[in-house]
Amino acid sequence: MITEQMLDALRDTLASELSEKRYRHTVEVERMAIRLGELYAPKQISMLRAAALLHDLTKEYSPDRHLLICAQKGLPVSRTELYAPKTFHAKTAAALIPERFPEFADEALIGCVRWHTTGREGMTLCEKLIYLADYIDLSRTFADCVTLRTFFFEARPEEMSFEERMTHLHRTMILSFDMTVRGLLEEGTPISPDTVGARNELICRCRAEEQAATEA
Ligand code: DGI
Ligand code: FE
Ligand code: FE
Repeated sequence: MITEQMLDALRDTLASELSEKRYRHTVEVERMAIRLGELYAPKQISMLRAAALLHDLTKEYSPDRHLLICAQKGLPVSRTELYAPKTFHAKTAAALIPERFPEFADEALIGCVRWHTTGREGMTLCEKLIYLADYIDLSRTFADCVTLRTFFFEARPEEMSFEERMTHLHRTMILSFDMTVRGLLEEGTPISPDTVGARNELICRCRAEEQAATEA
């Protein structure tokens, strides 16, 4: 069980390890994970808070340090990944949790950290919530992030049925992938197959739901 004291101790450790900017982002992702958790997974809030705190643990490591961790842990690095260095940190943070923070080394939590940057096909609800919390936390002022935050909250998800709220989560995520992919196309950066897989799955699901609604 994750207690308030464990979360406080984790926050203290991270405050001493991360830059001020990254720490500020991290605690804002924790706050957003609570808001999203209240809407979608109230029983998972403490796990979501811990995942939020740990999600960018290795974000400030150099590319060489990420590659060293992958080599030490026997994690294969694909060619696409090699040229997508901004995605390294999700993999290395997930890989370091069991030894550095064994008290938080739960499979569901590690999945949230592992998939927070690219997403993947078959994301769990908690993985989706951490992915979104990281995109729309209040420390983000980048135009795409503000657009996504407004899109999500202006629709008043708190007033929706759970089914409508899930569809809204998926539509919000599709918009996020569209904006990320647009940015990657402009940069000429490789797009992770996991990003494509996550987007395709959610698009097909939303289309099928729309079709079922018109046929009903
Ligand atoms: O670590 P944060 O900055 O808080 O956020 P993040 O983990 O979502 O990382 C965002 C960066 O990762 C952003 O610059 C876009 C990049 N990214 C996300 N998906 C992909 C990607 N980069 C590549 N090359 N391919 C992807 O599929
Ligand atoms: Fe990140
Ligand atoms: Fe982040």
